[in-house]
Amino acid sequence: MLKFLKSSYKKVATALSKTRLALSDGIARLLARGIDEEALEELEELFYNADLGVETAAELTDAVRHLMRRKEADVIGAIEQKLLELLKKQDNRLIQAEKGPTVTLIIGVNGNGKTTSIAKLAELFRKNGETVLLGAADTFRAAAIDQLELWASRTGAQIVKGHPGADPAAVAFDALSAAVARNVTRVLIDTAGRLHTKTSLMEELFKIRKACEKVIPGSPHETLLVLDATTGQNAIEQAKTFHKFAPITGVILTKLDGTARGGIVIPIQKKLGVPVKFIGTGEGVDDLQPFHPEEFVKALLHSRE
Ligand SMILES: Nc1nc2c(ncn2[C@@H]2O[C@H](COP(=O)(O)OP(=O)(O)O)[C@@H](O)[C@H]2O)c(=O)[nH]1
Ligand SMILES: [Mg+2]
Repeated sequence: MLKFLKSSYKKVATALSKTRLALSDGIARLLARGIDEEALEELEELFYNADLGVETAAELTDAVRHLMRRKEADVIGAIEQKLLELLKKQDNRLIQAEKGPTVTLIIGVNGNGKTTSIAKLAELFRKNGETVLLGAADTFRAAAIDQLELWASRTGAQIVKGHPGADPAAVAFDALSAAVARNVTRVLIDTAGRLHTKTSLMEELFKIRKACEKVIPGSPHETLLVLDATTGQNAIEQAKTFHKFAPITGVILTKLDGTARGGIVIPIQKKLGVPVKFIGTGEGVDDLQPFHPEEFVKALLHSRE
């Protein structure tokens, strides 16, 4: 089953304002000047600078070039249509368990925003009438457990934790068992993200997945990789590593509010073949929006209404 959730267009538009300013103002400037071959080169650079990726930048520029030959005028419309076409190749809806709790594993490099995104998801699901349980499987640092506990109390979520240094797979096992016993509808599992011990991190994720499967066959239903939009193309390399060991069903792209390179959504979907499911639009608990391609493209190219 797939699920739609509402998002706040205003927050998406505000978060994308830096990217929009660079991109659509640049396009408007070029259009006003008249599109010749030199302008097309500048246009391609604008696309590239927004982190849309080399391929997409070239593809969009070609579409505009084509339009110019046909002496048609709706350049923005053509870019919009092309971007939507690219973004709609993936299904951005959430996966929902047929029955029992839906389990989501949250993975990614430290500092990308895993724990904060879990808090935001807890809030979103609670508002959607669900009961949420958090599993504190980032047992590496005591502070990580405390941080999650604080978010649990702020968002009214339940929490299952172990002591610092406990086996993360055992914590996941306990969290899912508690969720089943208590009829919880949504479980979110926080994990560690220490990149310097890559192999053991990937083994740890494998064990966590196995523990989930043992308690609820078919779970985790979603494995969401948290990527930081401000790290640009590097995010794609990170994603490839994780995807190899823990197949991801979607991406949470955080910190879109802090970058003029919001176009990274497109190469992420294109190169990984997985959908972006949520975008982070700030540090507050309401600053996570389900990803909707139409809304995103509108906010990228047009304005805040
Ligand atoms: N501006 C902004 N900051 C964010 C966003 N998501 C997370 N952060 C910040 O990123 C930092 C690291 O987040 P945290 O959840 O602890 O990362 P973790 O190590 O992956 O669990 C915190 O200061 C968060 O407030 C976002 O969408 N926008
Ligand atoms: Mg964390």
